[in-house]
Amino acid sequence: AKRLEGKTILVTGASSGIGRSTAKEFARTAPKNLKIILAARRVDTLKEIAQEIKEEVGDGVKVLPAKLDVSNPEEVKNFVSSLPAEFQDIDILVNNAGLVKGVAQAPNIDPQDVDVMFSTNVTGLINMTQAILPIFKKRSEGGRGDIINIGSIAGREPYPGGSIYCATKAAVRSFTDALRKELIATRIRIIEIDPGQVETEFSVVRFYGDKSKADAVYAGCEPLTPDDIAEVIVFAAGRRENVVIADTLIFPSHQASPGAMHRK
Ligand code: NDP
Ligand code: 8X3
Repeated sequence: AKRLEGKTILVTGASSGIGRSTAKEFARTAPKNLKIILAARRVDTLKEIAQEIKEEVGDGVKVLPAKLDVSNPEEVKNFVSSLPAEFQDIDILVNNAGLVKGVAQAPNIDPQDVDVMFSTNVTGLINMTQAILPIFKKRSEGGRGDIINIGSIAGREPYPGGSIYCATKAAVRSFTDALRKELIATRIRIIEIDPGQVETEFSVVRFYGDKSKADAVYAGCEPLTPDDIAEVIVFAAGRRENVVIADTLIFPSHQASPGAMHRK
């Protein structure tokens, strides 16, 4: 907890699921002198979460709700300079914003779904990284700071009906691995967290808002909770500076691959 004190943390996709839990877990773990920027498109939800954090941990943590669509390159480019000065010196970027759309298989995949998945999960993550890295690189020893990318089991083991989403997460994995190598001479830590099944709004978004289809995904399963993943993210960020939790894969007990699910 002491190692995280005084840090400024930016979480993308903080309005729901893993991002929301991650912001809260950072606040709980280091409730003094922490600054957290909550970024997503639904700014009203971010304001509610900021209030919840304040009620839970008090005023030691400064929380800034900030509207951001990571798939919009202009917004990403101007994001840091649009922040109040006291929030601009970011130490930890959690590249969490991401989504899946549909279960269609080629040749029936909606090109708009292809675009939104790639522009959010891949181009958005790359643009965010490029927007924040110059801040890290100004620090001593070639640079300091953490980039925590949320990949997925889907990026390691593609499955039918998920070809585009899986391809986006494989791209995240490649980008992340190359970046770690590019920054080898610095103190910048490049961390990838790959969850298995987590119950969030993920499946509701996948099925275009159809809650009953989303619920069916988790029927008879015991998925991870977003808090489970948040704990791993905060653990990774809280290690001694010379320790890089480069890569993790996290399943619930009854899962061993996207398709290997034991259902009760
Ligand atoms: P949720 O749908 O609950 O949360 C997704 C978050 O991403 C929301 O806060 C949403 O906010 C935000 N988001 C989506 N598009 C954009 C955008 N263009 N700009 C900014 N923010 C955006 O899902 P999860 O919490 O499950 O997903 C978080 C990450 O975890 C994703 O990268 C996902 O791929 C990954 N993941 C999820 C797994 C799961 O089983 N749930 C497993 C493995 C990985 P808003 O709509 O307000 O913009
Ligand atoms: C989400 C995991 O396997 O449902 O990234 O696509 S999966």
